[in-house]
Amino acid sequence: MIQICRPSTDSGIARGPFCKMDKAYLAVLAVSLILSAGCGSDDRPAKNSVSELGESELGEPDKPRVALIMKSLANEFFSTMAKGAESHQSDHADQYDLIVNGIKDERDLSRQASLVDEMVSSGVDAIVIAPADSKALVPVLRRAKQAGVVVVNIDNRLDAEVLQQEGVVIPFVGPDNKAGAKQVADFLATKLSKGDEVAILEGIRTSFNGTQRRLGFEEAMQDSGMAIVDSQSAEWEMSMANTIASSMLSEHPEIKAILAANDSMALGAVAAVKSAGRAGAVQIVGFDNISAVQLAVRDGKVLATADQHGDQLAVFGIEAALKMLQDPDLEVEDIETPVDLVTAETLN
Ligand code: ALL
Repeated sequence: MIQICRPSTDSGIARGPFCKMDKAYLAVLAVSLILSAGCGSDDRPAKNSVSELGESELGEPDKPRVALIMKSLANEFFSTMAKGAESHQSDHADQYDLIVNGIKDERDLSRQASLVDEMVSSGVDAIVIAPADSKALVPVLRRAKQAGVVVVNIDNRLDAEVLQQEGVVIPFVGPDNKAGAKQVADFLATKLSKGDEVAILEGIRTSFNGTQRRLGFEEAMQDSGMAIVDSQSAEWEMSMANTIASSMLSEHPEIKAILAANDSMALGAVAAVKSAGRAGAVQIVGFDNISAVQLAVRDGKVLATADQHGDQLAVFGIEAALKMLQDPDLEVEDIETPVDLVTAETLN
């Protein structure tokens, strides 16, 4: 069974595109869809392992319930992640039930923390989370673990120091973001000339993956002798990236490339370059490989991006969580997932 939780407050899951997605799920999956307040109506206590699970009242063996908690489902990266997780669940429907959650606003950390609390009190067995912030979510995840819930961190790594301070160990499943960004920027360097001016659009600065991507971009640009003339956070968002890229272009008219830490921001930069009348003269790279950027790569508007296989990311995390549920003594190591360079050539 797949449940899609819609939190009761307006600060919860995005209304627009997500409402359409709900309908699609109804039609395609014909699953029982829970659209009421949160998913916190079931007060089952958290369980520690699959072996502790008993028989349901219907005589069928209870299955573990896994909650996937993501960031903004308005970002195609996360809707792809959700679809990948749902298809894995329907292929393994005898093994676990899935509850899919997201937040509306990338920066709404308190809403994401409340989702963790709601999932714990609804009695889920495991939480697989892409945290919106690497530090702020650690205390609520520690509490989840203390309540007996298995926790797996995907996509954006939790801060090692804060985890240590909180005395909690949570495995991380995700790519090497620095290496992925470096791959993209190394490819960009082959299209530039030494000394060219470039600018960086960073993700949210308190996200480990955003910082790692910036470092990967910087390393590649420095190694190839480019001049980084500006670097600002556009908080993963297209419209903010558009505004910031426009001002970068007017302040530094010689810019030859913009390196965006995700594809949404790369698309914002594409529009900024176009309105500055510099289309074709400024190379743009991104990260995520969302469908709009694949089109832009084919059209030559974006030079390259990185595919971090969003559809598989949560699946790897879910599989790790299921193993941990089966064997509570299992010490799950971090799992590095693939990240690949995408260019016009690789798309053909
Ligand atoms: C990160 C992801 C994506 C995404 C971004 C926006 O954690 O890895 O690159 O675009 O979140 O929330």
